[in-house]
Amino acid sequence: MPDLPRFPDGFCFGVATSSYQIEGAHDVDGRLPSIWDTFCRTPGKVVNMENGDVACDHYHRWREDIELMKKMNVGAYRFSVAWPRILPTGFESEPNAAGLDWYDRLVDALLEAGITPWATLYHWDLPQPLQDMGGWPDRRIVDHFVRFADIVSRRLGDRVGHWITHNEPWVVSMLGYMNGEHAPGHKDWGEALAAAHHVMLSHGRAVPVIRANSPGSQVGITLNLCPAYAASPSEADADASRHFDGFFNRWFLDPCYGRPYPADMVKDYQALGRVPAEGLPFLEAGDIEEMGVETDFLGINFYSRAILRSDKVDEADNAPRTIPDPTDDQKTDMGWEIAPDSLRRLLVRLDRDYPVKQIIITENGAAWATGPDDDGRVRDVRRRDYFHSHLSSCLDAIEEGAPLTGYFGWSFMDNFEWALGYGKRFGLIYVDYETQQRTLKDSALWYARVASDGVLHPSESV
Ligand code: IFM
Repeated sequence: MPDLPRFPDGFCFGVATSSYQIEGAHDVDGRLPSIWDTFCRTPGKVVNMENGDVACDHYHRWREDIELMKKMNVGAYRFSVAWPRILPTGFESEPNAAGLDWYDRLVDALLEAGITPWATLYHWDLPQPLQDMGGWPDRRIVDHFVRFADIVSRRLGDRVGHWITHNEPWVVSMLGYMNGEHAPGHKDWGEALAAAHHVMLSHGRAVPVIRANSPGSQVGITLNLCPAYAASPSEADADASRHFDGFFNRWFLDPCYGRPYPADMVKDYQALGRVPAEGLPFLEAGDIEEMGVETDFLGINFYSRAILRSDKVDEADNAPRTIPDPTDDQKTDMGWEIAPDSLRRLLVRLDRDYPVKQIIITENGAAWATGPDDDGRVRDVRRRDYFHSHLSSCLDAIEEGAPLTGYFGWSFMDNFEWALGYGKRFGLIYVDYETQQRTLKDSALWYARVASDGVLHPSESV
């Protein structure tokens, strides 16, 4: 049998989650509502009006969950810190001790289990009162975020050595404030672009604070990126692809690396009346330099690609989309096309176009609803194949020189998929929401093999 492909020594294999998607315990230990609690209670926003009140009850079952991580041989766990547990109203002068204590215990237990904690500070659960103040479109939010980052990194910074300021600024701003699919559900381009700016600025200002509180730690940000391709060689399709790339990727990547907002996009947005002709109203002197703060890694979340045709560009319709529509076996339950080679190309492009020191895939995974068979086993063959093909693309990208040093599967377990509720199952672990029983799916058993020896075992080898 030929030698199997192997990841470089020290490559980090992990799994990822976020607070609102798994914790539950929405009113426990002083936690108050976030924008997602409000959104879920607003009719018509979330499938079946589901919510994160209980979710996977991880707030109470975290010990059991860490045992499962051990079974999966993962070296790292990426979680997020719920802002409304730490500063329930956003404005209090003293943080909520019970909230901080909970993350303290989680971190200690992870370290004891030999699992490196990776903390994300913002994964979308903004305390509702801060939204009432104006939310991300209001520049004052920057100071609030930096204060939250300061409190958390002061408390955990002696043990957490990997920090991610924000998860997916595109989603926060565009789905939250432009097309209204996510909390707080606004539909206003001006707000969305201001929100994006303040997310990035708060990242820039938080990084030095985290470094000061957590000396020697690695600090970065996670962007969700979606490679864009033109549906045909026509000039119009090429232009649609350029525009999508600017809207989704470059608008966030460029400021991350100290570059001004892409000039072609500013022009497009002016032509479309999304920003005034005089310029970007939210941009102040010095912002670009602050947003371009040096980081240790770029986190990327990768799920799919987009193929653009000039007559089918509609950003409000939640890109990505492919044209023609992929057939069922080419896509996941999210309707997202499975496109592993686009991941390789993206990694190589990032290395070529930006001064990235290190790239970490902070999320990659697929939703399929496969449940347990009569014997209790979850034979999620497609998810196993998905992970195999994407990890294989990672190896190819490394071979081509991309500085990729880690990979986190999304998600550790089935959880609350935002506006789509519990029907979309991304987990490596199956969660029975009635009983809260967890079952390692076949994909988890396979991933455990890969994580244990760094070898890309054939996907059918469980
Ligand atoms: O579940 C989400 C996660 O919260 C952020 N990245 C994409 C995932 C799948 O939609």
